[in-house]
Amino acid sequence: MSRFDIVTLFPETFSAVAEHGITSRALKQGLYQLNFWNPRDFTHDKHRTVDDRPYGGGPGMVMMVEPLRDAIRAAKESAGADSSGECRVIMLSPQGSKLDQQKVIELSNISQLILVAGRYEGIDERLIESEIDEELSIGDYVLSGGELGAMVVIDAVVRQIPGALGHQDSAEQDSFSNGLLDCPHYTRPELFEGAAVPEVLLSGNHQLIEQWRLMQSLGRTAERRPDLLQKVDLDEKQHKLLQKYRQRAKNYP
Ligand code: 4FV
Repeated sequence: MSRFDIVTLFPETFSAVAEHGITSRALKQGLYQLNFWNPRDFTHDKHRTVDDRPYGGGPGMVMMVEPLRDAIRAAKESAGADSSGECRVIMLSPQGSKLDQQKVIELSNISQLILVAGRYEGIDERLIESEIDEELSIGDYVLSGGELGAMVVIDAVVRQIPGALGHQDSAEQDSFSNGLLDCPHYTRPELFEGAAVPEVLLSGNHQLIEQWRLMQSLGRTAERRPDLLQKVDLDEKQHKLLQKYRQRAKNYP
């Protein structure tokens, strides 16, 4: 992954990823590029019109084909010669397939991602048919724009870029990297209002600590997201750890 090209009416909203945290540091380190293409810059009327009333009537407005098409094409042209790898045009919308870690890892291997963030009621279907390679949803709810979804994609994909996270191993330790929920985390103080840190984490025995963390991930996934556990083939050791977790849960409800 080398560059994101964002087609949006509100480029300023991306300061959330461009100016803060890991995504900002990685951008400043040149680990990826972030470019913006505003459909308003691809209009020809004095009102810079990018939307119009829906055919067939109904509430709200629909984004027009031409300004979006020309913005997408300008993004493709700008990558021009240096885009050795694949370019994929993705529209964020509730009609898309649900974004998950597997999709994030797939997208992190594509050199140019053009993310189209709609506004209003949606985008003219002819633009989707002619220019959009894939629709992605960040969840079954309706937002006021695709920008937040695009920022979710940027944040999740940038974490996969080697060097983006302080030390490499944490991306692998991210939730879902092994298809399971994350284990609990603790830091100082050792005792907080009578609540202690689990003994094993103070033991210094890294093999025991890793085993405890895996047991917690397995147990919490079984409790909270059995749908995820179905997708994971547990080996003998993991099966035993899950049984141990369930036994403990039974003993200390
Ligand atoms: C959305 C989602 C989403 C729909 C109409 C923008 C809005 C408006 N995008 N996952 N859920 N988009 O609700 O990605 O134009």
